[in-house]
Amino acid sequence: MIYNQMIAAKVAGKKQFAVLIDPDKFTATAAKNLLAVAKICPPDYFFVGGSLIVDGDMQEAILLLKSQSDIPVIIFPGSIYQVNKSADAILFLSLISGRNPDYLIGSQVIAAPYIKKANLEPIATGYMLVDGGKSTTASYMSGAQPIPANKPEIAACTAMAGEMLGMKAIYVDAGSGAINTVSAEMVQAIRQAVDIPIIVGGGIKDGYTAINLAKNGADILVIGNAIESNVTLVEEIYHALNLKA
Ligand code: 1GP
Repeated sequence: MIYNQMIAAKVAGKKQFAVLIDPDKFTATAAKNLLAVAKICPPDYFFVGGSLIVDGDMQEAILLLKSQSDIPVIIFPGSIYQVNKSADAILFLSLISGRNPDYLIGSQVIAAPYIKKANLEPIATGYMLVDGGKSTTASYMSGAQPIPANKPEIAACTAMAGEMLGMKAIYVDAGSGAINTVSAEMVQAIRQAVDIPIIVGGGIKDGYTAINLAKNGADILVIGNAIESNVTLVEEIYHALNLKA
């Protein structure tokens, strides 16, 4: 079970990181370069998905990753169409920072039987969008207003409610390509509020930022955009988290 790996790492005090793959941008060259680096400095997970996939192919991306590495592939779904049986697990997201019933429970009801049939491990995750300095596809598509960046108490109470509702993880996201990451102060506030693993993403561009968020309570760091433009960042993040965290 993938979730057990997350918990085991958390208990051992080992910080983890995931490379987020947007199927729209996962060209053969991008895949080749990423998999080559991942052999030497393996990320803990590959997350695959996107708020809006235009011409990418989820299935192709997942199968390629599975055929060339043992790193678990977890779906980070932007919609019900991204449920795919070839992955190892799915972040079963509920957008708890928003008030749109479709993203809180509607899509989950539609997706549940497919996930069950596919035998995919669902990881119940409270998903929180935080203002990262620019509007994001996730926020636009979901109609969810992000949590203001300077309101750690809102984030903490939202995460707390998610944990009380039985969620297994919290994903705090400043959004793909965010100008500002979620602040260390907000991560700290969430850390004090919940015991479940905290996943943090959006706008992380270097090892220093990753380690700083980890030191403030993040358990899993997610990096997408910055790795698309510079694949060697995988090495930097790997060493930052493995040596200093
Ligand atoms: C977005 O958290 C992810 O949902 C990753 O963001 O692409 O900015 O790294 P980046």
